[in-house]
Amino acid sequence: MTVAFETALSDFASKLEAGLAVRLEPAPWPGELARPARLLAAMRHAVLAGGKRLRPFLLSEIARLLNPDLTVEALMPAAAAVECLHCYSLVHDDLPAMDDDTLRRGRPTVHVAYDEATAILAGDALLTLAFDLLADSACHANPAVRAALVLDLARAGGLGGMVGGQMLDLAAEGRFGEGATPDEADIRKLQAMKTGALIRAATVMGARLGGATEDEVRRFARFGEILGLAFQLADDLLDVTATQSEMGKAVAKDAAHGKGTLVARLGIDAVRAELERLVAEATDLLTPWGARSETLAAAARFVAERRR
Ligand code: GRG
Repeated sequence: MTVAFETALSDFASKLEAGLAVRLEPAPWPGELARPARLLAAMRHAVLAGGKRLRPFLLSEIARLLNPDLTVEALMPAAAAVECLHCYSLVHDDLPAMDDDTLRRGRPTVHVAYDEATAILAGDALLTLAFDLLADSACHANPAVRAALVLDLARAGGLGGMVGGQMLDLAAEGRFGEGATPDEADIRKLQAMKTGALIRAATVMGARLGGATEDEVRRFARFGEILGLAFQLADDLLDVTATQSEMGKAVAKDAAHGKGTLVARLGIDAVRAELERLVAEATDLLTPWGARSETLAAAARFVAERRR
């Protein structure tokens, strides 16, 4: 990984962390009655101190590629919204009723650090906060852009996206009784929904915030789809090759849960070859921006080659 990319990602992560922290302070916002301390603490546990911040980084880089006058601070509401929705999904995914994980980002999961009811509510409140941030005029001056962002995130996060993908994943594990064993197409669809949809939403939202043309929105939608697929393939590879301390969460869970991954189905070498092809396709999509898109090209490589 290039030092320049790692520095750009970690600089962004620090700014995002600060942006998230100010949005999770005890003082209620207009229209709120009070912010219960235990719930707020659990939300802060879920959101602060950790995480690669990859999705909001992609949003910010794409917006700033298309409109270099934009600052990270100006993009903060939308970037924070995407991260809040991502963190909610992690909190709920870790619950005993879902993956039953005790370690996330190198720390106890929210239901372990607090309790199950608080973790459910912290996830719910992060999901709601995501849409609060997008609907607020601080997100973008144009209400039509804000409405488009809300729709992007809602469609990616819900029934036909991430939540639906999680449901298909649980079904594929045999949670709801015996079903047909998922084939490769089924696995690709559920992964595109569970993991890919939110990454695609982040890249599309970045394009919209950068004032993209319809053609550019489509180009960055495809860029996000490719990165989503690469991200999940890399995740499946890491599940069989990385250690718990590298990942800050449990590994080797896929086989234990009888999960049909593409690594199990196609083999490690075929998945590595597919990752190379995906990085090349993602890089090609950035051709119109030449050297200015180097960081985004490095992000595509990071996603495919990550060790965390
Ligand atoms: C429970 C509604 C609901 C959805 C769950 C997030 C998710 C959907 C499942 C998590 C299971 C999993 C390991 C998916 C693979 C992709 C993924 C979301 C990994 C975690 O994201 P990272 O690596 O995490 O970006 P950090 O900590 O860096 O933010």
